[in-house]
Amino acid sequence: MTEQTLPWWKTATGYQIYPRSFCDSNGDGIGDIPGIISKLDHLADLGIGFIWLSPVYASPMRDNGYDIADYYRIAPEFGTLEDFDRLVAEARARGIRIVMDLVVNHCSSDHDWFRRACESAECPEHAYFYWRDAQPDGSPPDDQRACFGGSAWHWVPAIRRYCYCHFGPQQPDLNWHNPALRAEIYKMMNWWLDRGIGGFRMDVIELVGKDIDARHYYEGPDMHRFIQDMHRACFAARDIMTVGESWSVTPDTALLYCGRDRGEMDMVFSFNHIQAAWDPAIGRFGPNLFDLPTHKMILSDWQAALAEDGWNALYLSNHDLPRPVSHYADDGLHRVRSAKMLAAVTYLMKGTPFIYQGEEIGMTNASFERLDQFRDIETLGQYAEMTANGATLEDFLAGANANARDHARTPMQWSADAWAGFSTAQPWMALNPNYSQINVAADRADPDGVFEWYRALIELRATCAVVSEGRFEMRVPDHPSLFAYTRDDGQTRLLVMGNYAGQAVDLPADCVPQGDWTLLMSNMPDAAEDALSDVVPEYFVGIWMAPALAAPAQP
Ligand code: TEU
Ligand code: CA
Repeated sequence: MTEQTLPWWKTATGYQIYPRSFCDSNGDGIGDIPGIISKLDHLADLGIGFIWLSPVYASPMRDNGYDIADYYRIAPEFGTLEDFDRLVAEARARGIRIVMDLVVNHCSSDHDWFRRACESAECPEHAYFYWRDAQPDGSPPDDQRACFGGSAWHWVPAIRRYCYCHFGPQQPDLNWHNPALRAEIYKMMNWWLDRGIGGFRMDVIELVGKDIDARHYYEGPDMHRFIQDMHRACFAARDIMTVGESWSVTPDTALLYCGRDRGEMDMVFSFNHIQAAWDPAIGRFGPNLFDLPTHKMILSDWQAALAEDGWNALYLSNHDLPRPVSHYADDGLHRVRSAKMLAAVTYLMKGTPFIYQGEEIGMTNASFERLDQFRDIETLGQYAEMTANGATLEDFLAGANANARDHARTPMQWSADAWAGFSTAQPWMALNPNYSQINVAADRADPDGVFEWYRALIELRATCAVVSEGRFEMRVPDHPSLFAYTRDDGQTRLLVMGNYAGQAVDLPADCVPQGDWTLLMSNMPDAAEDALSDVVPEYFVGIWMAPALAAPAQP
């Protein structure tokens, strides 16, 4: 395929907005849709092609919108349906599509469906959920724990049965085995698609096919059947992009989700490279066990798995993850250099980049000293669960400071003005105190800032065919601190080499392939020539181009 025949989402770069923390237009301390509209020029300057908009539907906001109470209404704190339609139009006028986050594995316990389901076992909505009898002693059907702490089973006295809630009692799972429920979901999805959105990010799509009696929750037996059903009902024949979130998908199962002939989705967010840095016994709230050779192996396996079919989603952060410069490199002295290195190495692989708000100015993790500084339902729920099982507050705070979802949810830092220019009032969540130094205004005033680097990278991606389609080849896969690879489309080659370490390293002999390399970009241009032959400075990254090697003469 040539550049012009690739679908728009293969050459575009995505930008995720967590609406509660992006920009507040009306001084209530909560980000909102008019606030997003006011910042569209910032995103157009960056050069992104679509926004992944985290949920803006009506919700009690116990999970900040990932608990939907009305799929057809905009949460009042975020604005109105008219505001939303204006966002779609204003974004489209800037060449930016809106991809909506859709949470249909579960809804909020405040949804009318669930209210009715809890009043009567006879109403049609009752069967939209999973119900099971108590055990003879009244205890839950099994000992499944909810992601956010406590039992996954919620007792409903009026019905005298338990309801299955994978995340927690306020997010009851929708029963996708019920065709009437699926029809309701598809009708709603088409209603949004008909409003001109550019597609969907499907929250925890891997859970919709679960078999709760077999306790097979992830990538359940009916998952692909339901995704194909959804594709037929909503996606086919539309020029949209769909990306599913799956914490279980691997390179071996990836094409089942996004292979061109599967009739399912275009891409899938995998978390293999994320969870590789988690302690398997503790999970997110354990220490950061990041190891670059493991990270490279995982990403290389994904590049190989989707080299000819399917398409990678490239990311290091989102609303559930810590800030990359803090998690992978240096958020202090070499913060800017680190941010540039991480972005280049991650986003020049084959696939579509997904930037998270604030990444483009190198925002960092916050530093949480007290439990009351956290806002996230998972952080607070797992604190209760883990300390009940013996974890100390200190251990938990250490883990939460490494990896809590809260790091990504501190308000966007627009300027050094009061409340970081995010709001004219105290924000719903404390700002990262470093906003006075790290903010959009200061960074964009610096021609060597992170924003300008991201803008140039996105422009390179959009204009350089070898970035979209070039074959990926990892170099020095076992090297402990160098992440180097080439891209090759038969005409041009690209070489990307980054140093994840805080100290300079000698260039291994087999790292740089033979070629007439011309430097395109570097976070340390003066060191680039030396890096290509001798020593690679700490947190350095370089991007070089060379003509493809002449094909060997035919015998
Ligand atoms: O996240 C999926 C999810 O379960 C993660 O939160 C992850 O399993 C957990 O954090 C592991 O520690 C999606 C959304 O991205 C997240 O924000 C929602 O809270 C969750 O689903 C429920 O909708
Ligand atoms: Ca607001």
